Amino acid sequence: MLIRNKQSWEMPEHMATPEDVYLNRRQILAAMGFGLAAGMGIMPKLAAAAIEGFPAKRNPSFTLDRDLTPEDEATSYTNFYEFGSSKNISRKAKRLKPDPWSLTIDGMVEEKITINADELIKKLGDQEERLYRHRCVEAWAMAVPWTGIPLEKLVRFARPTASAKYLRFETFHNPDIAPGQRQQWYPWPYVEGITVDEAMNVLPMLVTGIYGKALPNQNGAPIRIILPWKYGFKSIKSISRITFTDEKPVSFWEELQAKEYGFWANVNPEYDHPRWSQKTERLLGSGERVPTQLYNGYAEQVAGLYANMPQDRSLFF
Ligand SMILES: Nc1nc2c(c(=O)[nH]1)N[C@H]1C(S)=C(S)[C@@H](COP(=O)(O)O)O[C@H]1N2
Ligand SMILES: [Mo]
Repeated sequence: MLIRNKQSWEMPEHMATPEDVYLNRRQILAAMGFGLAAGMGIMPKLAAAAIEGFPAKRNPSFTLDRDLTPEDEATSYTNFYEFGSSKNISRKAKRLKPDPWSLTIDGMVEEKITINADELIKKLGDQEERLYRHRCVEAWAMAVPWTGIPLEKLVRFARPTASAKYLRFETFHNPDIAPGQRQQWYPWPYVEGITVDEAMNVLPMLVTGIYGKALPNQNGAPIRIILPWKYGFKSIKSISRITFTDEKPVSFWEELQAKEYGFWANVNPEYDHPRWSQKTERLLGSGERVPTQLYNGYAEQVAGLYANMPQDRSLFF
């Protein structure tokens, strides 16, 4: 996303901390005490095992009003700031190692869990495929087949306590493989959040694949969230931690520019972004401009979540 005015958090390139002041990986691990643990052979070894279940059976309840975006468009025009601010980051994203992948579920849960992504998916049940529209806040859009598990199943698996109100998602943090994370004026790691009520809705998916195959790195391998009624930045990629909490999470983009990227961020053509209109969107592939729909066309499934809230601009930022 483009940010027009230089803000206090925005440092010019030349002021960025030079790479040589960064601790190297061994120093960080040593500082954390892991160096010793690894040396003594008490670090658990993660075993590589690919996530299974591709292609998954399509769930016919989710239909589209438009053609699917060509696969090569949806997998080459991607937002993944960890690898740079351009859309063309797939080559850089090859450095990400999605297998084995450890994910921690913690916070207000009966029991903290750290589990490999493939094992987690196995425990959550059969994967399914759904065709969803996706709407970036920058006003481009696509329609793709995602493979995954309803997020609701993860919530049940996690056993949150009664006080948990929100899910806070965190992306991996490793500047050694993700050059964007060396740009210190960004509040890494990428964080997103939704309410537990939203997570229990029928739409959110814990996604592992696209077009019937495992996610390519640039689309958020090995595991991400998809929230098709919200602006795309909420659909966080390459998740390494999910925390249940009673505090409203502050997302990566909200921390950078709260006036432009808020917590709810539900799609609505009536509320413009401060710097551009949200009335229409450009389809990846054809380049066609089509009208944007309230809740990205998913009002039937999600409008009820917000029925008791002020129906104003704050719901749509
Ligand atoms: N970790 C992380 N997740 C992210 C982003 C990102 O930069 N980093 N970009 C977001 C934005 S702005 C969009 S539009 C979608 C894009 O998903 P896609 O590249 O698979 O289309 O991912 C979202 N998830
Ligand atoms: Mo986006």
